[in-house]
Amino acid sequence: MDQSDFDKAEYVQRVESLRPSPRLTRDLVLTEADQKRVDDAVVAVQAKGFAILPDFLDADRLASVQQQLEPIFAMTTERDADRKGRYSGLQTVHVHNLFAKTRAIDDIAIDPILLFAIEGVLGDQFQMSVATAMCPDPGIAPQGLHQDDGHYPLARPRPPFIVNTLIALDDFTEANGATRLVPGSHLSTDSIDPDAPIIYAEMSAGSLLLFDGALWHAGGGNRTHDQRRRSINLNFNLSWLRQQENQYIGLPRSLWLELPERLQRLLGFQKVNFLYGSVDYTDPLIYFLNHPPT
Ligand SMILES: O=C(O)CCC(=O)C(=O)O
Repeated sequence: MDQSDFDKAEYVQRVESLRPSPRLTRDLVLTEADQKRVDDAVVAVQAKGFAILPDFLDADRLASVQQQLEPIFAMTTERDADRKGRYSGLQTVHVHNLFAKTRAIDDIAIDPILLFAIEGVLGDQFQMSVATAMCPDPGIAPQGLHQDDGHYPLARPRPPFIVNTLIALDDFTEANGATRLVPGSHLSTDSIDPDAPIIYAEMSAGSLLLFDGALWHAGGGNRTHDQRRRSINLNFNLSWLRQQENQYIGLPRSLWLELPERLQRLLGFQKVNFLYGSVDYTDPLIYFLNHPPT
């Protein structure tokens, strides 16, 4: 830009028109029954670290996602992690950067029940940190217990930074690798105890598991001979934290332009606290749409 093009009045006007970002739940409405489901789930996540919502996907939606995600699950693979550490034995390798690879979960990511539940735990400034497809196949060993918020090096106790979710596309059972959880451990300030008593998040296909990112948890081992345990893993964090996956780069511009606004904002084109994430005093999404690459 030539210096002479710079319009000071326009710039001041831009500063003055700064507004908080629209909430990700703006204009969404829940039925009374769904509101109760969400409220109960939020209370459970706060109290014991996790909640399970059965029938999050109805039978038709479940069948459609299962079918559309087959090419994605064909990409999952395995690695031998047999060395000292929390992970050992045959481990599943997840498929990351999901929104660059499929449109099958766009509507699920902005489902009102999901967004209100996340908002209930994290408050209204949250974003998608990473989206993954997971499928521990028969023969996969259990993961070691870990915390998803362990990458943020701040002292505990602390408010929730992350809510992680797994949407079950198969029944989750102890035998086929249901997620292992240590109830109440999200409130602990201790180091993870690998021998802590666990429970299995057994749930039917279509259910939604939500848990606080501080909860000690791990994928289960798959002891069956013939049962996959497919899930979509949508992990949300506070929008003033860095996202796990860099989706600004992971998704090509042409694809970003096709997404619904709520999803664009959820995936990161959203300001936080008026200015963070903005560009030149402008909402990042508006800036992005108005500045095609040269
Ligand atoms: O697959 C699961 O149940 C949980 C996976 C998990 O916690 C992880 O990969 O970090």
